[in-house]
Amino acid sequence: MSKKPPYKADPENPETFRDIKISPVDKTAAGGKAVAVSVSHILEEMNVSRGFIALQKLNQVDGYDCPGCAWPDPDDHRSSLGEYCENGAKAVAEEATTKTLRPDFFASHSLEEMSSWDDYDIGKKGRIAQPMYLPKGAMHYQPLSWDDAFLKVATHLKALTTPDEAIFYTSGRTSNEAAFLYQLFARAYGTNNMPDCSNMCHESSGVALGESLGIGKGSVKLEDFYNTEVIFILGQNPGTNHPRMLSALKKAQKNGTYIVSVNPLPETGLSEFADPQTVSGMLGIGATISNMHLPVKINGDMPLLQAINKLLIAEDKKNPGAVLDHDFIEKECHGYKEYAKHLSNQNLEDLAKECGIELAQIYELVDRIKHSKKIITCWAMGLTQHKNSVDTIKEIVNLLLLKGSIGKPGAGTCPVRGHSNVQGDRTMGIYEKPWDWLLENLEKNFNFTPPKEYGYDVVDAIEAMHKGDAKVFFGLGGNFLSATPDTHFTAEALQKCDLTVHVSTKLNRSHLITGKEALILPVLGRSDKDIQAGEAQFVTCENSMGVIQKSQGVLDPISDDLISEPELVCRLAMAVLDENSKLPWHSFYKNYDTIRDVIEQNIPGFKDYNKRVRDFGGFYLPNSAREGTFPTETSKANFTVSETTSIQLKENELLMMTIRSHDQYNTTIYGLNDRYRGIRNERRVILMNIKDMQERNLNQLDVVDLYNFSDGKERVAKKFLVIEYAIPEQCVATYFPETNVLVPIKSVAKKSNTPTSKSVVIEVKKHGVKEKPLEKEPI
Ligand SMILES: Nc1nc2c(c(=O)[nH]1)N[C@H]1C(S)=C(S)[C@@H](COP(=O)(O)OP(=O)(O)OC[C@H]3O[C@@H](n4cnc5c(=O)[nH]c(N)nc54)[C@H](O)[C@@H]3O)O[C@H]1N2
Ligand SMILES: Nc1nc2c(c(=O)[nH]1)N[C@H]1C(S)=C(S)[C@@H](COP(=O)(O)OP(=O)(O)OC[C@H]3O[C@@H](n4cnc5c(=O)[nH]c(N)nc54)[C@H](O)[C@@H]3O)O[C@H]1N2
Ligand code: SF4
Ligand SMILES: [Mo]
Repeated sequence: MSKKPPYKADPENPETFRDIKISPVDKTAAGGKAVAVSVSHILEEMNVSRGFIALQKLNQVDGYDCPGCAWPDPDDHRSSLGEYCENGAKAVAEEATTKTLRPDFFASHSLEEMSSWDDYDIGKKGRIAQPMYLPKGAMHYQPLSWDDAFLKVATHLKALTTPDEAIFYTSGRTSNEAAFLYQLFARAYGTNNMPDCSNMCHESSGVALGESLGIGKGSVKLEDFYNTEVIFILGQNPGTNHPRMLSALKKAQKNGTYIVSVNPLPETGLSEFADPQTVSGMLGIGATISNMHLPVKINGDMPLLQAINKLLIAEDKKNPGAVLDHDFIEKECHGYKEYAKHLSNQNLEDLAKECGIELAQIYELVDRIKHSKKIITCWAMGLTQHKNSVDTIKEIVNLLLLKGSIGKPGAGTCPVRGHSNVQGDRTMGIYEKPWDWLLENLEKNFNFTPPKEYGYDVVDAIEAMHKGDAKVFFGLGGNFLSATPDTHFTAEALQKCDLTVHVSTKLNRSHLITGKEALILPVLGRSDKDIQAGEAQFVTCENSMGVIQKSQGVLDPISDDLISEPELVCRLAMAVLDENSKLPWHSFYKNYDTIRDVIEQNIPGFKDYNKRVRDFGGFYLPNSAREGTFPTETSKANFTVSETTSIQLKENELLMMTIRSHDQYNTTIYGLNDRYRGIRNERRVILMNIKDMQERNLNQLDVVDLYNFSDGKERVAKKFLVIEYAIPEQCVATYFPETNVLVPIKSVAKKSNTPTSKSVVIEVKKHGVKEKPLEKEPI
């Protein structure tokens, strides 16, 4: 896309630099430094007493669930010293800020002006304090009342030719209560167009686990970490993205667990971690967390896993029964013979070459784990965002099945979820491909016929808006423009809509690249008190290990004009749906127990919901894989045969992964440092191997432009600073969302349709060098 369309505002971050500082990598994760950083973020946004209450009640049973990641809290106790990490504190600081955006702010800043700020500056402006409306052709948002806002959405939705011209996106911070009502509303309105952030996140895990084990969720509990022999951490950076996982890993290691990290980067935290909840930790005295680091090439995990599995089978042949769990394989599994045959045809040297790991190191690993009977595999975005992600995750399952490492304590699958309630939203039915049982339950219990045709996921939704097949975009949370791939294509898609609506807490770039008309609807956040009909309400969330817990905000909202998400969905439904919609929207939001009662009626596993969620720490949902049953098509746990299909790069090409810095939450930029990687005060950077730099005649901090030429189009992200880094050859790393402009909309994972944001083929050129002519043939 060489020519940009005429935007009212810029969908990309400005191509300007701050004053970068490179320092030695901060080798010890957490520790006293983390405590200091947490405090400074809080105090930048609020006064001491508000900050104190906010932190004191974070992740406590009488408080609110961290709006950061989905890592679980301990089942049996909560530390009075604080059950949170540095990045949890930053998430709270960001949300609980007392800076507010009122109509005068929007009157004095046009869309164009706001878009010239970078995402950090946009996000730091404050909480949106009242509903705002952007009329057709206008460059400034104006205030409007809640009633008028609902009327505008209703007028547009009622005017559509079919309900399938509307899209209802969800970001994974939405509570169970709001999510259940939202899907009920969308289906009562008549569509399954419910894309969610999960489509860009762990969708590949859900598909892979569903096919091989019969359940799309992970199987382990936190306590399994303390009773296992080996933990694999593949494609995940817990020191930044799930920091309290490090405490669990440290405890596991103390118990003698062997920890293996598979990652192109030597991520801090996996190498050294100081627990800030201990005195030695506060002083920064760290423990080495991973016992072995395998610096795999980007997308080299499948050949690595196949090499490991092949060697395990070979070791077992030498001493039958000492390595594999034959009993489990025979009784519980399907497809072992075909799988073993497939591996026997694979060549070890080829596999090692493909994954970039020395064969000797793979032998060493296999020797170390061959007698282990209890293995946990953890993974995140480094595995889910590639073309062959579903197959790679099934290969992880193959490893567990060989060892009988599922359905017993101390063993199993652990896809570590991102957003704090992304797993719960899916449980509640936020799914574009709804299960038959859900539709049947809704029909039976609510007396309407929900639509059966599958709806759009994220990528389909963008394509549909671009084609003009969808005309209203409604986002319950999130930052659709910046989180999704192919930024300019997506910007065009959103601009073609008649109306775009964002239910939000903070300003973001999606509010600036709009449909012909636009609304921002500001809501209470997790940390805010939620009072309905004079009674304090709580909501519930599901963490990464399937625990349902309550979350009750404790802070005074920064504005009287904020409403809760459950109230918003109910009032929206009342404005949009015919009067003969028999659902009790007017009463649902007055008492959230009534919402939980209907969830219990419609979603399995929620028996006595209102009672059990009030118990200490909540309750676990049933989990078939945890219990050792596998409701798949074969009624067994399935071994899967996959080919290793690595991406063939041309000589001048590099494979780019788009990752998170230590100072961001997806598209929310908390700060400008990535201190564990030694990068400060800059985000427009590209981490490169020294050899790749030399081949291109590049030096440290040279300015380069990044190109992608897929589908016969030219995509370019201009002005990035080169940083020499310990990353395998032909692999590079950049931060998202800045480089989402390079991720082709059509480049998606097979079966899960997840954008391949961890394998983007790019070329790197010195800034200012003449651009390459457009390639004609599509790839
Ligand atoms: N502070 C903070 N916490 C967060 C988030 C945040 O942005 N900030 N985001 C939340 C969300 S929504 C999510 S989904 C999670 C994301 O958590 P992560 O998945 O940890 O996030 P990424 O930064 O995308 O990191 C991916 C990791 O995979 C590695 N990697 C990339 N490609 C490959 C590959 O091909 N193979 C292997 N083995 N490794 C690879 C990268 O080097 C990096 O260490 O975190 C959640 N928690
Ligand atoms: N290139 C690349 N792209 C990626 C990824 C990647 O690794 N690489 N990761 C993908 C992943 S894993 C994910 S999960 C998606 C994330 O996609 P999204 O979930 O769409 O994005 P976020 O940045 O988490 O959304 C932040 C916005 O949510 C709003 N918000 C925050 N809290 C609340 C709340 O309590 N209520 C409401 N209503 N709004 C709130 C704020 O306005 C904030 O600006 O991005 C994906 N995009
Ligand atoms: S680990 Fe995740 S959920 Fe826990 S405090 Fe940190 S950011 Fe919040
Ligand atoms: Mo995510």
